[in-house]
Amino acid sequence: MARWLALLLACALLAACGEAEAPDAPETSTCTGLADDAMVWVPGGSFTMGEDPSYPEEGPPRVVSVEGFWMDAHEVTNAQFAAFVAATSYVTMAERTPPALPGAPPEMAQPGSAVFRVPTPDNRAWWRWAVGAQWRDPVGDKGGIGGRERHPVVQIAYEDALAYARWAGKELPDEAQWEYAARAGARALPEPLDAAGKPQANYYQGVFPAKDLGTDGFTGRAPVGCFAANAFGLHDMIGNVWEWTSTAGARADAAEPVGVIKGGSFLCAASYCARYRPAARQFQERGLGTDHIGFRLIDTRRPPPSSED
Ligand SMILES: [Ca+2]
Repeated sequence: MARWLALLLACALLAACGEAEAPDAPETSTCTGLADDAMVWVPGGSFTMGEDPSYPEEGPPRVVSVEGFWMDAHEVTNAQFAAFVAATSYVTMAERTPPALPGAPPEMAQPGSAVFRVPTPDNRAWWRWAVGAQWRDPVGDKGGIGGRERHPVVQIAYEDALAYARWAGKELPDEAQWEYAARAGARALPEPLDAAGKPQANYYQGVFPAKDLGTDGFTGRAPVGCFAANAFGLHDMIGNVWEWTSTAGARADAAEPVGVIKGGSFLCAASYCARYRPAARQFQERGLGTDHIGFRLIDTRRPPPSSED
């Protein structure tokens, strides 16, 4: 029952049961994203993990070595997850009927998940429980995912990601592997901007959470691969959606195990939560997906490129 208790706490602590008011800036990008399932080779090496910490949960900087591995070039998409579900009939956690929980709001007796909302004067919550929210309908508005096949799949709990990984014959990266891959040998920028000040990732420009200016072309999730890859050939390690890692975290207010998520999302803003950096990390209840958490996988068993020839 830990999951449902956590969900209730999440909803109660965040007073998250009102109507959504999504940011409404126009999206200007026409990028349609990537449809492949490519993986890229991440050569092993050493790096300074936790470099340039900005929050208490980050750092201290320490040198860490990782072996080489293959990594998905982009976040797992709705189309990819749909193929998994079609092949296995897997039912995600957000789709499962919750057990009765005394004192819970009635809507929390129905399958659903957490969805971001813009706070209002009479409801300052940033999250709400959306009945019916799941990967096929990320915000629970029956809008579905039609036309968004190349968007990253969201509303994925940790065990959902593990189930997909088992089916795909891959695994989730641990935090060190993920952070090493995100840095790609470069010193991280404090904000993903190029020299001209143009955003190089899908994050939040403007005053969070009141107004997303969408300077990067998107005010929500973006199709995968719309921003330039890093030096390893990996897209969207920073921004778009947070990504699950296999690393366990610790959070005092969590009623169930939490895992480390990395990379920040379209909701990370310089004006509030600058977690669009490789060192940034958050601790997420493993039983709770949201509309800004997805994942990508690695393959540590596939031989490196030189031995495949
Ligand atoms: Ca954006």
